[in-house]
Amino acid sequence: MVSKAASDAPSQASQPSGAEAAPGPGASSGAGSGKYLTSSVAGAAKILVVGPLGVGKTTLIGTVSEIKPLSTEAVMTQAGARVDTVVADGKTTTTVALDFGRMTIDGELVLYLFGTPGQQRFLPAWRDLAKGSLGALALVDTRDLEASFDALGNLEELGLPFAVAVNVFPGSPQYGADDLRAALDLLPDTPVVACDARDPASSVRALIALVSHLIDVATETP
Ligand SMILES: Nc1nc2c(ncn2[C@@H]2O[C@H](COP(=O)(O)OP(=O)(O)OP(=O)(O)O)[C@@H](O)[C@H]2O)c(=O)[nH]1
Ligand SMILES: [Mg+2]
Repeated sequence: MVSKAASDAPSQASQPSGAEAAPGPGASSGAGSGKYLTSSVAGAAKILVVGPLGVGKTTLIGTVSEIKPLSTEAVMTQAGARVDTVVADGKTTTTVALDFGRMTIDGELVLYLFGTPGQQRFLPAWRDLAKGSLGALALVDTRDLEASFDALGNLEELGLPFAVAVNVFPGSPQYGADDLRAALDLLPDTPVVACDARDPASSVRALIALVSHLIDVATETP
């Protein structure tokens, strides 16, 4: 399921310029927390982080990344109001291309995290971003479940296995697992976890749930 670190994933030399060592969740994930991969790394996986506008994709990647994350934030202006979803909670910027970060699990498996833009008009960009990815973490906000339908539908269209992480905001309604699965029309084996995208331990747990699922999918007998 995972490829050798040097093969299909960006090498250190090809990481975004300006990427520097940053205090990441290395301790919590058991990973090296520096700029370079440790020699114990045996494999790599490209992972998408998807979800609707403002669900916390950029936040989660920034929270877990061992390197300074690449982000492509642009100010949302009136010019986009006719085509873009406007958010009322004071959010002033949005991702316009991608987010990129790196996280190592147990010193052995490096995840290259690619965050997709949340605005609807960027959905076509997914096809390019999804190339070579093994799976996706789909962030969901229970205050607006419908907003997640496009992202989840896109993953199904692409045939990409995924786990759902409910990013809990203040005042988010809490649904039982069965209700949430039914509302999002999930397959029975799709993992659903709760997380706080600002918290390293909880964000790492969500990514580990995804990786476990990807291993199950890869090893299940036809
Ligand atoms: N309360 C709370 N706020 C959060 C959480 N995650 C993110 N936020 C805040 O929500 C806002 C949106 O987060 P982003 O990470 O920019 O969302 P995004 O999904 O990347 O948004 P787009 O790129 O515009 O689609 C930011 O102001 C975050 O600080 C969370 O778990 N809890
Ligand atoms: Mg973003």
